[in-house]
Amino acid sequence: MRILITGGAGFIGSEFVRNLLSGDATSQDTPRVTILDKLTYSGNVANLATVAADPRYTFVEGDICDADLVDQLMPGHDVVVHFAAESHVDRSIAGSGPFVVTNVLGTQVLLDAARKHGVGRFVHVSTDEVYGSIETGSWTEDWPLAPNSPYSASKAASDLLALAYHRTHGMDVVVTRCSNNYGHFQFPEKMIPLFVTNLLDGKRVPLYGDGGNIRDWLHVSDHCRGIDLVMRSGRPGEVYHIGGGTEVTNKELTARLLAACGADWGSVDHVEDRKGHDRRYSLSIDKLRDELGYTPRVSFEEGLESTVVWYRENRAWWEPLRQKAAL
Ligand code: NAD
Ligand code: TDX
Repeated sequence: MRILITGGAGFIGSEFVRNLLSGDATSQDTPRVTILDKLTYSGNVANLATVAADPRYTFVEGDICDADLVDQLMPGHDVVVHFAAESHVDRSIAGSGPFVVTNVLGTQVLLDAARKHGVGRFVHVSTDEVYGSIETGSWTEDWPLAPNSPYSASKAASDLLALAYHRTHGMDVVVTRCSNNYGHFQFPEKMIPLFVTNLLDGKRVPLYGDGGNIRDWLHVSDHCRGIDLVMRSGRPGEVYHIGGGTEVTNKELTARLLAACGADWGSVDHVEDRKGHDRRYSLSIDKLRDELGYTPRVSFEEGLESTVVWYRENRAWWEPLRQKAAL
């Protein structure tokens, strides 16, 4: 199997690549991977250092919106796994242009090339944020989409476009929608790595609004195992949720991070709320469990602890990123 992975130098894409290539390189069905990544501020070849010398791995620096490049690269691939995106909600509030270009137009370029070259399967990595916000209960895969931020609106557009290529052109498309990921190699602008790296540096952390917003946290390794299952065995044209089953308020999460980093509430700034801040996300993962046997394996306690340890031990990875992004 030859897989084209977009955004493979980012947080989740690089975990997916490292996991794919962790198996026996001499086995008959070992996958070969091509990464297509623009190396934006959040893309980092250091995330792929452990696989860079692997003969099954090819890295191409380039933009998914570059139709000529994508057209050249696509032939010979059996599967596309599409991670590349502008991924940070706060940046989309400050300016939505790059979100529409990469997330919407870039996805259309990839879908057209995959269709033209008869790629066997297109896995589109989407998000629970396409549903908006939910007060009680959990979203099922047939829930109507109602995104609230420019980021989630651009992800909803690309998600629906991918499903439209299945319905219109009969392409083999599968869509995954996951909850909030955390773990090693996450760019230190997202809540968990931002708070941890701030606290490790003795700085303060900004908690938005009343801190009562709820997120369902999913360890990145569980997410990638779910994507792998869907890539191999999901049914064409279907949407699958990948969740962590751990809902916590931002306040509760902040308390855990303060404790893990040896700080207290004196280090917290209660700042103005994010505009349009979604109150709660909650995914039902019954479909993926019932069809493909998925359950998250990493408990939040264990995952959070190992994540804090990783950031503590890998300053050389995050310090230059923070400096460059002026975080
Ligand atoms: P990330 O920001 O860490 O990585 C994005 C990667 O895409 C980077 O390597 C970047 O260089 C690359 N990229 C951006 N624009 C590109 C372009 N035009 N052409 C080629 N490459 C480009 O993001 P992430 O957290 O790893 O998210 C990966 C995917 O998962 C995204 O589609 C995101 O919407 C989705 N997702 C993320 C989360 C989460 O909690 N992080 C949750 C749900 C869904
Ligand atoms: O400084 C902060 N203070 C704060 O209180 C930041 C960065 C965030 N927050 C809050 C906002 C959210 O309620 O923490 C929560 C998590 O925020 P983010 O880490 O920015 O994640 P979120 O907005 O929930 O979106 C994430 O999950 C879904 C990813 O960034 C998306 O790519 C994914 O689709």
